[in-house]
Amino acid sequence: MIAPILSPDVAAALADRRPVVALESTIISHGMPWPQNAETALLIEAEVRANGATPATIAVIDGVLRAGLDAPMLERLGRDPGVVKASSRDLAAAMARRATAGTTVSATMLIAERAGIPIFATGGVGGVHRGAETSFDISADLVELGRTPTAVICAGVKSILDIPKTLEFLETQRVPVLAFGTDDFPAFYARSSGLKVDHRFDTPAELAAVIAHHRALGAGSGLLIANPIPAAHALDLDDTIASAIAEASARGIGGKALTPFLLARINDISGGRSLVANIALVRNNAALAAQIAVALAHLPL
Ligand code: PSU
Ligand code: MN
Repeated sequence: MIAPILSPDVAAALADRRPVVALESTIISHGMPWPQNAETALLIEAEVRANGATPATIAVIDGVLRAGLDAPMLERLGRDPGVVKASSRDLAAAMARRATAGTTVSATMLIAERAGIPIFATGGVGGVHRGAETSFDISADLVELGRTPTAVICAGVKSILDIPKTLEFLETQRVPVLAFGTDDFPAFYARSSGLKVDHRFDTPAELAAVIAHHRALGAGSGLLIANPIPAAHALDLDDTIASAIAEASARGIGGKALTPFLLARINDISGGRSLVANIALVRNNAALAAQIAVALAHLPL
């Protein structure tokens, strides 16, 4: 099986069994505008370090799978319009073409697993889109969560998605959904989606114990850990999201272009307020992921 190229600090941390947190790169290439995307990538890495772990941002650079990127690579992901979006099914084609790609949650999970990194922090995962009963638009992130054992720390899913259907799909895929410090499944900009989770945990150490048990079971599926946006940054963007969705459908935007289109429109319509919230919640997730990784480093895997 192919292994990604590790940066020297990620390689050293893994060799010493020190905590490492994987980070995705579609959020850089297709989730935020330049230059905030590259600035945020560095801020998130700093947040992981400040909480005692080594960050491993994952991407495909000139056809090479990488875990741990240098500053020029991060800048290229954020700035170069030729960078493509790769979910797990796109990786082989990107490698063959020597393409440079931001990796989605699904692709990042797969590469993190090949690198031996069990924990990954992001903002929001993909899910079941609204109208999926006719469009069939369900993110590969959910299927990858059903078959790759990485624990993904996120702020829930955005209401660009059908959140009840997304949670049903995760149940079908045998993915444990855990919430940190809340009984509710969060909805990205909002601290609650109005839906409950089955499993609430209040400390990183307990979450690490669940991850260790889940992996020991060999169930094969990943875990989704939902961490609500800090209260000071929470926003109600339901109307903004609804107009972005209406615009996408009027313009016939679908497939892999849909999520990036919606994220960019939400940012424009909200006058950049969504971006401030997005950055805050990703930092919060990176910090929690690092704390869990530190606790996990003390447990047998
Ligand atoms: N949701 C966000 N920000 C993002 C994404 C989703 O709030 O940047 C990105 C992630 O990389 C996620 C991907 O894995 O979009 C899902 O794309 P799709 O819906 O096409 O599967
Ligand atoms: Mn899709």
